[in-house]
Amino acid sequence: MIKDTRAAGTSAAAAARNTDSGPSALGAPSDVHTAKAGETNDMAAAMPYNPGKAAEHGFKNGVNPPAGTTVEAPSRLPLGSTLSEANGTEKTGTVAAEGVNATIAPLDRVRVDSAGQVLTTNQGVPIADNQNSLKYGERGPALLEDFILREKITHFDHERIPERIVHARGSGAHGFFECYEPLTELTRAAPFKEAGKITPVFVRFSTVQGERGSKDTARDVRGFAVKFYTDEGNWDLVGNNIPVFFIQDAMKFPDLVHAVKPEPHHQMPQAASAHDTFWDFVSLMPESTHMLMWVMSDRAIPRSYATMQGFGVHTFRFVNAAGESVFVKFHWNPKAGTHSLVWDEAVKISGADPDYHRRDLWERIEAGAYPEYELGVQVFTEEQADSFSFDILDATKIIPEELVPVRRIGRMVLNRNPDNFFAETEQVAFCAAHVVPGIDFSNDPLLAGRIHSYVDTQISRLGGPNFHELPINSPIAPVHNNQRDGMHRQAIHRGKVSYEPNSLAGGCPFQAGAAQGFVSVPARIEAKEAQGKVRAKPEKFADHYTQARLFLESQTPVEQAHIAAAFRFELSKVTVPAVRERMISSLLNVSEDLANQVAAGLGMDVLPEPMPRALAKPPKPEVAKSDALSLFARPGDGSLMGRKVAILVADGVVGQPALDLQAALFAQGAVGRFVAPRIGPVKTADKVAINADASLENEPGFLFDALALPDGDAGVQALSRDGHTLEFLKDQYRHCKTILVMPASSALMLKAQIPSTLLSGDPDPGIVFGAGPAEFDLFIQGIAQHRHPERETDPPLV
Ligand code: HDE
Repeated sequence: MIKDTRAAGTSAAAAARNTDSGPSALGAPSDVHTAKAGETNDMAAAMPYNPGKAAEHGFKNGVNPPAGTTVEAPSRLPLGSTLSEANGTEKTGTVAAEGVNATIAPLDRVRVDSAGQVLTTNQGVPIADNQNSLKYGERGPALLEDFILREKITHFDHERIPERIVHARGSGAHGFFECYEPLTELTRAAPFKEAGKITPVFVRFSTVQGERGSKDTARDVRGFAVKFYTDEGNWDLVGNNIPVFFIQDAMKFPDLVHAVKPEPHHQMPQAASAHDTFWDFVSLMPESTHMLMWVMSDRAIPRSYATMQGFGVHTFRFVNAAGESVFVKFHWNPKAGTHSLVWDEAVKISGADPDYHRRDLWERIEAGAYPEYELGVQVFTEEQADSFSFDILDATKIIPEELVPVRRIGRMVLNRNPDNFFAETEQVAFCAAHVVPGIDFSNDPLLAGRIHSYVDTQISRLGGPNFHELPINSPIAPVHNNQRDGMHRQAIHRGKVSYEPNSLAGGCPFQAGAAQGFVSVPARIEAKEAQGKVRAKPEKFADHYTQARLFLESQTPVEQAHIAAAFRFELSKVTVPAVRERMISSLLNVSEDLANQVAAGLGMDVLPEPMPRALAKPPKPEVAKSDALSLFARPGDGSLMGRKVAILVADGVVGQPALDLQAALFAQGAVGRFVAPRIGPVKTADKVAINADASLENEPGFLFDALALPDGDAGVQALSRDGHTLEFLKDQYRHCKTILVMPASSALMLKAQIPSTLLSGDPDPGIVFGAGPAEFDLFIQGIAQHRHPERETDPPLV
């Protein structure tokens, strides 16, 4: 290691003596100090000037920056901080591995397993007694000296960190993304380089309005944020389950959030948009109308995170190795299909199980029913974009799939729950600015605001600037730069150099250059008219209703009815009649029929005039109906994975068919749970062993995807004496779920006044009578349909 540097000249050797603590063995020929000084000098001398300087100028250079200049260090000696680094201990380890940043190693390095370990303080001191504080005598005063108690309480006092200002309520999971085919023609982005390439991901789903402990089933947009740990850095696709947004410009985001959050004077309502300030704001912001259609649809009350789509919302760019770029929109499509709750169900679930979606995600993964989504892209050129009737920079517009088809490019599987909610799901920090070479932004003004916002908010939420080093946030790609210090810094950087250019660290870390590094697409703004600094929107942004109508008209009748009912419910909670009227006047621009239905539900006899439009004559849309916009367009793979089915039992039921049904459901990936008036063993008429693991009280009917009613007169009578059973049945029926009625239970149907046919007199396809294998099959097919909306009436019959 140590080189004889006498040849390097006496000045370097003399410089090595320029220290008070100076070397002990003056002038020894292989003296390490002299070697360090000599090698440092060699490195500086090898870079007599900054050769990259000239290339920093001019447009052409700007879009094709060269790699930085670097000189190989003669040894590791001049790069280190200290000559003492070879003196290792159990704490320091040994000398840093060359070119390695240990803060980004796999999470194993910070996972803690306490099996077989004693309890210690944070300083690693074993704790002898964790039951009592230190006192002077058994009955004496507690002592200030008790550092163990004080450490424990002090840490506890600070266990909470501020919650996210929006998207506070969330649940996360690890998984992977697998690429179907190389996309190198379109993008050089690392995840899309070859077929079968695997990129690790962490995903966080969230609601937007509510606080961290709020219910999962609020009517709300769901966040769908994916962190790809690519081998060229972290790419965060921070999307939602709805492809459009309320506003077009970041300037309005704080206003929107202030309007939808609980009202500031009394902090109500929690996790709900059904209140004055939200509807006051959106009815004054007609650009929100398209988003309102989505948010009032069942999209805003998904059945599961595994059964909703995700969207990047904004237009992004793909950029290939030659620097050519195209526009791209991102879509996540769930393998299990898109399925939602109905409103009455969502409201009830929020009381019985506020963790409904969190539990569902956790349990699916624990059960091996891994949520899976295909990533799709809509790719289009600048010329195509110019020809569209809408502006692709407007986040309140979609690009209909009929206009630009969705190409499927890979799949994401969520197959591992976090070990620790706080360390992973709470501390994860997504950022719309995190892109990798091959992905770039468009000029969407909403996106521009997001590029700024995320790191900024995280600096206060995560307590300082170094949260990128938290294990869940650190990339798997190398991290090397000259940023230093700040609160909670974890990396221990070697050496005295923290600037660039430098010669004293051989120029390292050096800039990657265009071949390896991120280069922004230099697209210039084509000025069709005189341009200057301006606060204004393009004209097409003023078309607020065409796509709202497109969405509404693309829904099936039952979905349209749910949208009308949701507007009715939300506006009925608004206390200011003028706000209700204003919203109806806006809806008149979408659909007279919708406006009439909502107004009738609000007891409004006289309709207001339609709201004046910002753009009197919008361009003719390319499509008037897009089937892909209906939830029914994606029924999924028909699998029952992740579904929960209640099999009602009580003392006196015939046990064998119930057990057979449970086995048939398990075989399909669904969970059949025995629900009885109380938990515990059930005395079946045929003496087969059944244990109820849920009760009518602790797992009410609306928590299940389907219901099986048992055979055995005595058991059915026992169930019918419990009012919970009738509610159970009514909710299942009202929410259009599949019900299997084994012979004796026809009596239960009568008692609950459940019609066995549809209003038309046709058989109800969601009610199956019988207890044999053929009926079990029909029951299973019915559950795969998710729901039987033919049964629905407004108001409900039962
Ligand atoms: Fe966000 N958003 N957002 N947002 N957003 C945040 O970042 C913001 C927008 C989205 O699971 C915050 O760390 C602005 C659209 C998700 O941790 C904050 C604007 C879309 C998440 C923020 C928007 C999103 C956030 C709050 C308008 C869909 C949760 C805490 C210009 C494409 C990520 C945080 C997670 C979180 C700002 C609009 C998605 C304050 C300024 C549009 C999924 O930075």
